[in-house]
Amino acid sequence: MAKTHHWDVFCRVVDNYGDIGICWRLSQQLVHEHGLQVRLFIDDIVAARHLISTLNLNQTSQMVNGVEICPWPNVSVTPAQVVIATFGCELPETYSQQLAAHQSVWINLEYLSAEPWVSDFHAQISPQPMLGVNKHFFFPGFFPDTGGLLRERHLLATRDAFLGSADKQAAFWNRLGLDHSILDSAIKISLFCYPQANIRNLFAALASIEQTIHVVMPFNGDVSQWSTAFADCTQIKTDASRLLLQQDKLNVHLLPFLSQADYDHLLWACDFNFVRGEDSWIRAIWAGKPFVWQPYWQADAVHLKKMQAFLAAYAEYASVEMQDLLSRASLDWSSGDPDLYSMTNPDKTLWQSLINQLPALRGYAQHRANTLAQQSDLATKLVIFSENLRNSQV
Ligand code: TRH
Repeated sequence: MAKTHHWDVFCRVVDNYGDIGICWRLSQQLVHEHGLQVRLFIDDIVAARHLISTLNLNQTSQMVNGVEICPWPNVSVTPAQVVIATFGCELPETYSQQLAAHQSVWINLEYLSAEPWVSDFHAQISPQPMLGVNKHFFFPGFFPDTGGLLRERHLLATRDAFLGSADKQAAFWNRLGLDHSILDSAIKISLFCYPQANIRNLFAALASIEQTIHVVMPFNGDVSQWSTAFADCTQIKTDASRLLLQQDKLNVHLLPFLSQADYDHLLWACDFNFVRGEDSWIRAIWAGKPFVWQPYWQADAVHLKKMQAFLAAYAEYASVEMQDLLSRASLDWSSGDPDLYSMTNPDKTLWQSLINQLPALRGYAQHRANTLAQQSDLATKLVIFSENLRNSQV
């Protein structure tokens, strides 16, 4: 059967940026690497514009980088051959009622998890007798029997070309308004986290370390949400959208939110990265630099179970000492409300150990990026999965 050319991707923005971040990245990859025609239906165009900066809020449907961006359909829209409902979003009723008549393949793209049960649930079928179709579950994952990880075809080569060029890295830092001659000799850390992260303890620990450290923190919104975290820093306003925080030898640069491409460059250029949620987590893996991931908070410490499952998978080949260091750092970072942390004795040794171990941690991160990149990427697996489903419908 001819390749299915028309795909519809549905994105309901829950909060933050990951829903649209992943849908936008996937949609572009389906167009540019798999030659598909993709409509990306988004329910919150304003939120989407944080990541798709050229979106025209006054337009309804519009083409952006080969993807047709459409508002959430409130009238009957004819379903495409393949329909991707992301993160369990409900399809519009007028749309789902037409799926059977158009023999559309309906796939639910789920959230990423390293938990073992994912392999059992991946590719499972959920019959929808009222609609006369089946819904198919597609779980991203770290193991060959899952849906894989989002990764553009040339990502690692582009990363290596950037890391191989001091000029490209200098130009990047200068474009961010940071003096590369200062950064070149310093330890560079990127910070993207939820306000619940144990930032005060981290900054206190980094400020007490002998080496010069620069933290780069792209952010959107009101800096007051970070007041607890920044309580021990001197704030120097550099301009309307930037802030420099200093604490002893530590410098923290708050910058406007970057484009996804620039954010990748930041992850590549830094020596250590703090990431969160889902998409930046995956991007940190491909950066091949050491990182700590802060999962999206969930009740009953479910997010800590997800974190431990990830560490078990990711650090499987690391030394016991490295596994212990990554586990302690991840737990310190994601364990909850920093106001409960006693600031009388921040755990400086933990972060000092991590800084001391950067060369070994980097070698391991490069190794894991390369081994995980040997698996097929998520978009490719999704295309093959949908083709097999359509062929089985004949
Ligand atoms: O923003 P997030 O916390 O999104 C979260 C997660 O997706 C989580 O799984 C979901 O349950 C929750 O939303 C509702 O983190 P995430 O997934 O890393 O998405 C951030 C996106 O923003 C990602 O595509 C990277 C991008 N980004 C930039 O483009 N520029 C930047 O400067 C930064 C810091 C991030």
